Amino acid sequence: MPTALLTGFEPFHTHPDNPSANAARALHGLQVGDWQIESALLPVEPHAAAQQLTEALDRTQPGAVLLTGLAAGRPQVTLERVAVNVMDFAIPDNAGQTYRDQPAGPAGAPAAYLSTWPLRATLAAWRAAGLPGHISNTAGLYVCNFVLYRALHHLAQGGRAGVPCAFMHVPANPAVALAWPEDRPPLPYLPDAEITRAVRVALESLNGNS
Ligand code: PCA
Repeated sequence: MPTALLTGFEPFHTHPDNPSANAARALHGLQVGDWQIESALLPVEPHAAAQQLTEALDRTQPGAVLLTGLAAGRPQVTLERVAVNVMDFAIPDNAGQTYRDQPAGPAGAPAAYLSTWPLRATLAAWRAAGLPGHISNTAGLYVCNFVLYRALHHLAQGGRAGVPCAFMHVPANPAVALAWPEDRPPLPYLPDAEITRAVRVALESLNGNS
């Protein structure tokens, strides 16, 4: 059975929890659709994240890659269409670094990569499962965009551009929404079980034999 690499992120910024990590942990080692799931938890620090990600890509030789992260404030699960070759952080990473106007890739790397995942098939599968979701045209300029860029770059450089690779942003969970300052507009949230179900349906929507 082919392996799908599933990643989530550690908590970051003022958030006490990260639902992407909870979903990745919940699905680790399981068989989901055509896939054997291998999960990895990434640090919210670009260079350490890139190192762990490329190590996991080389170790697991996945037939599919689903990267996930928290987008606090988004009301639905989203699939990112594009990763751009820019880091421009509005908040520091977990190492305290704020990268401004820096490239995400090495010298000469492309300006952007498009996601290689069948995005519409996953949207349709979510809809059929009673899960509203949509395509996002920006993953931001923080660590999630960086990680999608690096994953697509590493796969392309290694002759694996045909491996479906997506970034899925998930809404806040109750722990993140409860910790949000009361003087800010409240965060929309989904229970962790529903976020995990959306990740599971996304993996199920991808045919492992094609
Ligand atoms: N979300 C951040 C980085 C880690 C995470 O879960 C982002 O959207 O860039």
